[in-house]
Amino acid sequence: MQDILKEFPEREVEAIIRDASKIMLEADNHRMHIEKKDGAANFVTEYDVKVQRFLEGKFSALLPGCGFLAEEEGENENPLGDGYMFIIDPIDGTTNFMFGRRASCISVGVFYNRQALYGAVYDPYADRFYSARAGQGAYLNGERIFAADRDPSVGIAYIGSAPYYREKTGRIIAETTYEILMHFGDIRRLGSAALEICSIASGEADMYCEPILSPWDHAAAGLILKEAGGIVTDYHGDPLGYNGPSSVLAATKASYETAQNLLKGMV
Ligand code: LIP
Repeated sequence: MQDILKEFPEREVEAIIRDASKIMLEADNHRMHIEKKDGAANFVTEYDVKVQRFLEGKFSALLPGCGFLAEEEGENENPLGDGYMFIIDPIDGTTNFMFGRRASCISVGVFYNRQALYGAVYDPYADRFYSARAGQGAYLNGERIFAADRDPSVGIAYIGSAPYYREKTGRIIAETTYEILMHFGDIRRLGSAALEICSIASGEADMYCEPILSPWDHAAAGLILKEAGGIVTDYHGDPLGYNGPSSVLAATKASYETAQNLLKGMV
């Protein structure tokens, strides 16, 4: 993996992601084409598709033969393959993006022979570029970042509401919210799993959980948080897979055990 990391064109990948974000920033929220996907309140805009096509085209030119596991346009059936694999959420926080709520990001996880190699999450509104290379730490705009070491009783917990699956998860969210509120300092919800997980990596929050989440939402931010000293598993404490949706628990070392004890029976 270290040899591959030496060759990995990180600067070019970052530049491609920054270029793709211009598509988001130039969007006209009042005239965008929007289509409904499966699941309640699950939408895809023309800009999700444009960003994904842009990224796939540029990454394919940069690393010929690479594969994709991405949220839009039917690419989401490809299991992790050999060689370079990009797991992409072109716009994480699509509903925020649709309504002009400037809390969305581009999420790109890069795997090599099924091992996480690099993760990047870029919030173009705040110009916050989170990144990490396997075994080499996590960064925000080039500055090293670390998860906090706070007691969960004063910590901030993000609760993902899994709105696309509300028939299955509605009561789980209600019970989760009560239990988390009784054991953490306060709760939050941003609407972008990647940004919520990255806020733990940068020390601004302490825990994130969501009962059902897709691989492209957590692939990049999960590596970034691990490289910042955090822990990322499913609710049962098992490592996350990338071939389908799963529960996701992301936390600082100081908050993980408290959160996992509360969540392990929820799904
Ligand atoms: C969203 C996640 C969010 C989750 C939503 C959706 P999208 O990603 O960031 O945490 O609750 O169901 O998966 O669809 O905006 O890329």
